Parts: sequence; structure tokens; C-alpha cells
Amino acid sequence: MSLLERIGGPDDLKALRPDQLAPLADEIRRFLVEEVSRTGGHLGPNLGVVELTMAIHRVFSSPDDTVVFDTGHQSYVHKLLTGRRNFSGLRTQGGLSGYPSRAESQHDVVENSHASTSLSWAHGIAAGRVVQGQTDRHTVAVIGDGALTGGMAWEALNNIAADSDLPLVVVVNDNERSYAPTRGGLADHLATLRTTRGYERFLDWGKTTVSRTPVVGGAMYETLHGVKKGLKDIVAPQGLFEDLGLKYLGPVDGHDEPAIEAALRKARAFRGPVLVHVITQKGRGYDHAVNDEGDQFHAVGVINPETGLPLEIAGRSWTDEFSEAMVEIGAERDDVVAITAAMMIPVGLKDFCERFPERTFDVGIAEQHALTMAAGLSYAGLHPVVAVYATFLNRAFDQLLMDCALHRAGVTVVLDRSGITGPDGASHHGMWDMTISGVVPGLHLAAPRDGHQVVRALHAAVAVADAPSVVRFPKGTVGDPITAVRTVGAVDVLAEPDAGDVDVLLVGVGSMAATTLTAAEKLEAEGVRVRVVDPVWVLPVSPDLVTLASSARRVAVVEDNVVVGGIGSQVALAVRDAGSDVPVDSYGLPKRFLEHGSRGQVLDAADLTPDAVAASVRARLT
Ligand SMILES: Cc1ncc(C[n+]2csc(CCOP(=O)(O)OP(=O)(O)O)c2C)c(N)n1
Repeated sequence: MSLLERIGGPDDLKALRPDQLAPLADEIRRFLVEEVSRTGGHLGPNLGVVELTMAIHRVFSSPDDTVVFDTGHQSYVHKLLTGRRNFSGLRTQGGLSGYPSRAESQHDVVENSHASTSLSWAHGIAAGRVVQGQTDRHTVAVIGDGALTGGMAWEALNNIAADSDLPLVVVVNDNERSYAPTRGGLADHLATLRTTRGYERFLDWGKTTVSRTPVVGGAMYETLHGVKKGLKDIVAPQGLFEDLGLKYLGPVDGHDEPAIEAALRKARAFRGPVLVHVITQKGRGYDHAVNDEGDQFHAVGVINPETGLPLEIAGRSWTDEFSEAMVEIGAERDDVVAITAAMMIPVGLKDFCERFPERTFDVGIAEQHALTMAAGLSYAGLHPVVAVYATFLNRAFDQLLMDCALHRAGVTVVLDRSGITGPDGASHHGMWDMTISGVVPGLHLAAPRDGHQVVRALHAAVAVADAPSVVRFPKGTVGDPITAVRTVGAVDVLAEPDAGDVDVLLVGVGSMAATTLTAAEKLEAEGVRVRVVDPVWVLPVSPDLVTLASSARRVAVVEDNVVVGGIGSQVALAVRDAGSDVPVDSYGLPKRFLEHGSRGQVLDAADLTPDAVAASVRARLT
């Protein structure tokens, strides 16, 4: 029996002898590579936290003590050590979630995969326990240097530091990377802490980086160098955190299990909040990950474990269409700038960044900052394109509303991974963006149905100088172009029996156009007269769409957004406001948190398939 097979929970781990820990770490790494290469998942981050997670579970006693993983993508080792060894269905329907999941285990507390929340959760849990007199229960938050760039983390630190009796340990898992290397002043500060020679390193950094800054660079370095003494204070190991009032321990080698245990025991014994700075290596122990420059296998699809190469060859993606169009636009217009929130490669801005580095901003995991900074860039005379995953727009709603829209800022927001994303589960589906965008005055939103339309929509969006525009498209491979048979004003007609009245006007929103076309074929075969249209720009609702509605007995809007407040309800409102009584039916996602599964499975369960739409339309017509 392997050591790993003997671990049914944290108590079994605690019972191991010190000399068994390194072999267990090796077994865990072999297990992760073998299993995750079969299913896909967050391989690099988990390979980096093997010893750290072991040490946490040996020093603390979950579930009496609570362990909160920021973002949660690095919780595979925690799953293994808390009795979950069946990874065969990881991230697939019915299998293990790729994040902590309360349904799976009493050891899992925070399921949300949106970054930078762990410290607020931990503060609440720890403070809640103290209020109830449970001062012997500890709370541990594990947060990456990437997640630590998010504003919420700093709001929490500010509060935690002032709550000096909290039995709370903040473990900073510093691997110097988000996907790509972490950027910003904080990342630079962590770098100085990483070594006891931080001061010298900071000076080296100054020599190479600051002196490269044109004009002022050399002079600035000389000045910094001249104020050596002051500088030493700034970069002394505890620096920033102790100034906030937090006890700082570290840096600790995150692959030296006994060293982490020792630091954590010290932190545990300290009566008050402590920050333990642990240095880890993403992808540790798996060369293909460690050597991967792009993201050290932050997340992989199915790969060959021997070669680290993908086994599924992906076709041209929606992201590729955006990526190319951005470079084209960047070459045409030097006022167009790009912003990413720590996801340069995933959102397709790498090529733009390589061509126009001075016009690209990686702001860290800081979507709120990204949107308000975009308003500022717009005010300064530029046109920013903020590219984020649709689910993360939720974070920046107020900034979209108040900073961009209220100020009539010409800002383009590009939402990748809109609609059902699949294996990342409830918190990653991009299913709220059209609802929240729909209440923003003046906002334009395009949902392109194919690659050509992505390019067209992006060009149109960057031409809007006095309002925010949103362009949303899904994850995955872009299909063949869908050509319009004619246009009615701004609306593309994709299929119709003739130009006369019809039984039903099917409105396909974005990638749902393909679904509506297949549904229409089924209905046509039964003698139902169907017109399929795509407005492309779905917000605000086009008056041409309202006109088209009056030539149908019913309207059916199909969208991969939550049905509440989605485009269907906006169309219904517009049709009613125009004095028409044509019924408008909405086909969208239910207002529920949708589990992980393949995109097809989730859409199937939501009745967003051609068969289900056709059946429902048929029933409503009779
Ligand atoms: C609000 C938000 N924005 C973006 C992301 C996408 N994302 C997932 S993990 C990650 C990087 C996290 O880096 P870090 O916290 O250092 O953890 P590591 O993977 O390096 O261990 C990002 C940007 C997210 N989960 N949440």
C-alpha cells in the first residue's frame, strides 16, 4: 500500500513519521501528473503547493480549524489529504469539482473561484469564532502572490491587522506568478522579501530596471542609490506587512516541509494575526510545467504526461479572432490601448502586447481598477480595450456603471468565455454579463455569432467615443461563418421562407444563432414559418428588431445568459413599449448556480438545444 493510499484524512497524515513526508510528496506529485493529464485541470499551481498543504494539515486540525484557499484552483492536494482520491472524473459531470466544494467535504469551505476573497472570508470566520468564545479554533487563508494583487485582499489586510487578537494565519504562497509573472509594486516588494539579501536585490533591480527607464532612469537610480539608508528601511524583510501591523514570518522555503511546519507552529502559537511568506515553485517536480514560459501549466487540457503536449488539437478559437483583430486595430490607431487583469495569454492580448508593449497594461487581478483606469485613459484621450472573462465583469459592475457609463467614457470591454464555460463550474459560467450590462444607461453590447462578426463588432466598438461598449463571445472553437440572407436595418436575417409574415421570429443571441438555425430547420420541416434573425448589437434593443417582431405571431429569444433580465426580457420590454402585443418568449439559462460539466451537458440540462427550443416553440404556437 502506498503512503498516499493510507491517507484517509488529516489524522493519518499527522501520524506519519518525518522521514515519510518527502516520499509522500513524491507520490502526490506523480498522482497529480498522472490524473490531471487525463482530465485536464490546474496542474502547475497544485504541483507547487504539495509540501505547503501537507504542513498546513499537520499543524492545524481541519475541520475544527478552517483552511480557506484563495481562488481554490490549488486545492487538489487538500482534496487528496482529506480523503478524496478518485480524480477520474475531475471537472466532469458528476466528478470532483476543480475547486473546493462543500458538497464534497466538510473540509471545504469557500467554493468561489473568483480571486482575492480568502482574507475577507478568513477574517469573518475568525472574528465569528472569537465572538462566540471559540478562541482555540484557527483560521488559515492561503493566498497566492497573484491573488494578493486584488483590492479585496488589501481591504481585508487593513481590517485583519487592526484586529490584533484574531487566531488567523495568512499564508502567502509566493511563486512569483499569476498565469504570467505577477506584475506591480507589490510583486516587486515580495521579490525583495524573498531573500534575506532583499536589499541588494532591490538595488540590482534598480540598476537594471530603473536605469533603463528613458530620460529620468539613470538619474532616478542614482537618487535611489544615494538614499541607501532610507531604502534599507523600505525593503527590510517585514516592511510593508509589519507597517500595516501584521506579524510577518518568513520567507520560508515552500518545498522544505519541516521548515514550513516550524513556521506554521510559530504562527499558530502567536496570539494574533500572522502572515507567513512561503516561496514555492509553480509546476514543481514536473519539468514540462516548470519550463513552460507561458504559464507553467497553470491550467492544462488533456496532455501526454511523458511529453507535456496537448492530446487534443484545438481549432481556431473566438479568442484568436479577437486577438488578431486587436493587433490590426492597434496598427491602424495609435490611441487604442489594451488592459488585462493578469490574463494576458488567456484573453488573447499577448500578440498586441508584443507589438505594442507601451500600450498594454497588465494591472494584476484587479478588474475594478481596470475599468476605472480605462475611464481615466479614455478621459486622457485614448480608447482602452479591457479584455476579461465574462464572469469577472461581475467584480467591476459599479466601475462599469459609474466610472465608465456615467462619465460617457469611450471604453470597450471584451468578454471572453461568456455563456457556459463547462468544467470550471458555477462561478465560472459567463451568464450574468448581459443582465448587468442591460441596466447600464448608454451601454452598447454586441454578441457576435461568428468570427467575422467578432472582428466587425470590435471595429464598431472602438469607434464609440462617448459610451462603454461590450463585445461578448464564448469559450472554444469558433464555427464556420454564418452569412445573412438579407439585412433589415441593423438586423441580420439568417433564414426565412420568404419576406412575408411568419409564425415565429427566432432571435439568436451570439453563439446561440447556430442553435436557432437548427431549431428553425426542425420547425420548418413541420410547416412552421420561421424567420431567424441576429441583431448582433443586442443592447440597446434595435428598433428594427421591434419592427420585425410585428410581422410574427410570436417572438422567441435564445441566449446563453441567465433568463432573468437577459436580452429576451429587454426585447419584450421594447416590443411592449412600442405598443405591440406580440408575445415574446425567453429561452436562456435558469437562475441557478450551474454545476460543472461539458458545455453541451450544461446547455442540454438548461433546455438550450435545438430540439428543446423547437419543441417549446411548437407547443407555444398551438
Ligand atoms: C477576480 C478574478 N480574476 C481573474 C481570475 C483568473 N485567475 C485564476 S487563477 C489566477 C492567477 C492566480 O495567481 P496566484 O494567486 O498567484 O495563484 P497561483 O496559481 O500562482 O498559485 C487568475 C488571474 C480569477 N480567478 N478571479
